[in-house]
Amino acid sequence: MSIRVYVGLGSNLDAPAEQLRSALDALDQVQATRLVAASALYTSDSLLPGQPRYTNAVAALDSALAPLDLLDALQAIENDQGRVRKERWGPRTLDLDILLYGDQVLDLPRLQVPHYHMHARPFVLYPLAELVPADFRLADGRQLSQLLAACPYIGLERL
Ligand code: A4P
Ligand code: MG
Repeated sequence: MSIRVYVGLGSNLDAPAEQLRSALDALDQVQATRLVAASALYTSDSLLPGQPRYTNAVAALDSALAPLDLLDALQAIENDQGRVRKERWGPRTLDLDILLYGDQVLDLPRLQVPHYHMHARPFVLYPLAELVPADFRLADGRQLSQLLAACPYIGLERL
């Protein structure tokens, strides 16, 4: 049985738009997983000062992988695309976050879903909104339209 999964993609090093396009291809190649749709690419300033601007997008996947197996696959793609995990929150060639895994709420040591910061990040919410119906709710019951209303479209540039 496949689960609909939403993945957030981010990059701020080494040709970010190219990194995201390669990552979308790689996501479609993951075992038991299919890329269903991808948002446009968006650019915005880093939340952390002194880092290059980010490019972000959201992908919809159908996957039969269990959550931690999917996380392993995403981390393998990050590593393949040259991510060096020096410091948390450092600049990166590729960051892949599981935003939503079906209607599941997970609080595991390696994986928290819905992703803990997604509700307040315009570079996650606006691309996600391209892929879901207007009345979409997160697994924890929060309504996407309300999160968008509380998260102004400021500083985002849609490519
Ligand atoms: N982990 C827990 N839950 C999840 C999940 N739902 N999906 C664990 C993926 N991983 C999850 O991640 C650290 C650990 O989180 C993983 O080993 C996994 O077990 P990481 O990718 O190594 O670390 P990170 O990405 O540096 O941390 P984090 O918290 O994902 O960083 P953020 O908060 O995403 O910050 N500004 C703009 N404009 N756009 C951005 O994308 N990103 C950041 C990075 C800062 N500023 C940004 C952006
Ligand atoms: Mg991450």
